[in-house]
Amino acid sequence: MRKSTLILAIAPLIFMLGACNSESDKTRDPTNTASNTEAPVARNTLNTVNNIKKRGKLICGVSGELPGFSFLGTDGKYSGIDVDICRAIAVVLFDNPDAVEFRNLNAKERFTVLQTGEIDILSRNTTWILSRDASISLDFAPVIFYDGQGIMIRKNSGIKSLEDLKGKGICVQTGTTNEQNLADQMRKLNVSYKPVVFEDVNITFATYSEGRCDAITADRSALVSRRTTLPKPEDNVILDELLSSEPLAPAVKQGDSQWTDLVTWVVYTLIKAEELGINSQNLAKFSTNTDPNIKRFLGTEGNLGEGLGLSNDFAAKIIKNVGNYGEIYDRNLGKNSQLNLARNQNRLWTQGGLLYSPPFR
Ligand SMILES: N[C@@H](CCC(=O)N[C@@H](CS)C(=O)NCC(=O)O)C(=O)O
Repeated sequence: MRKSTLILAIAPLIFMLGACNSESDKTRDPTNTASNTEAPVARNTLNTVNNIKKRGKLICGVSGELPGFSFLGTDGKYSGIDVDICRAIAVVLFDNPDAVEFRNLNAKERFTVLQTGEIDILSRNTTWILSRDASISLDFAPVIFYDGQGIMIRKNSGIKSLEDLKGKGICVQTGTTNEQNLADQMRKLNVSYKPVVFEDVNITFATYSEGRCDAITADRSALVSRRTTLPKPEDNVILDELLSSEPLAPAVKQGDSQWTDLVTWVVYTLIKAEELGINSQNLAKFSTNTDPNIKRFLGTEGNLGEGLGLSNDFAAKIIKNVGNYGEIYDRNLGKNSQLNLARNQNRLWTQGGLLYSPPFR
């Protein structure tokens, strides 16, 4: 169909969608400002939410080897920001942050396991890049940690820049963006090097630790995290140089908009709660707050949960059980954690960072 014919054909439809229906406006719930409250839209053929509910628990793919993000402690308990994202989802589905089974996945296998439906969500320090989003059929939720790729070297090596790594061995884990970024950067600089590549994170870091590579590259946060597990952390330095942007985000299988929406708005809930100043300690005080934005957000007014298939107080449940983004950050990565990473670009937009949630209305 030619463009002009197409415009004529759809014009009445555009008018219908855009027109203001004064009759239905009168009967509308004033707190519900979604423009279309009529017939529910047909969603998709995958039925992830129903399957999870029938099973009685969420299956969440993590690394399990990265303190601060996902780590299986000696007490048999998982902790980390990636873990808390899954716990927050379990809270809205089951009223129970522990209704999650965690599966440890290495970098290479993580996407296949998601595509085959063995896990419901991949919450595992995964960088959102175009090809993963478009070519291997994933959908990404909002970024939960803005990162960049770094290089770690031994303090006494004399290495100060990527150029100093000419002819040297660099350890890197396969199946990661890091492997490709390293190759790109070195090609750009015309510096030859020896990639020393492994599938297993422990072998990658052990090889570096035993001195069989001159440097190791990974997301900067991962280097800080894994440096804590080296025999002498203080003997290792992370160079200031960054090789890439690594926005880390949870991913789901493409094609289930109900599930993608749910995961997306759980992440936004954490960010919005911090922006509104609501945390697990002061939540109770907000139950009588009269600000319409807060009432809608906490579900004491309106029906925001319904569109997601959740109870209207889903945000309150998340904050009560898991906390807001700032609390999650502080206990896993920030000032109350072993890593003590500054918030930097992971601050709220109101504080000069990149974290921003669309409105809850
Ligand atoms: N963010 C990068 C790197 C992610 C990644 O897998 N990093 C490694 C290096 S520390 C890791 O987490 N390994 C842990 C594991 O295999 O369990 C990506 O998405 O490709």
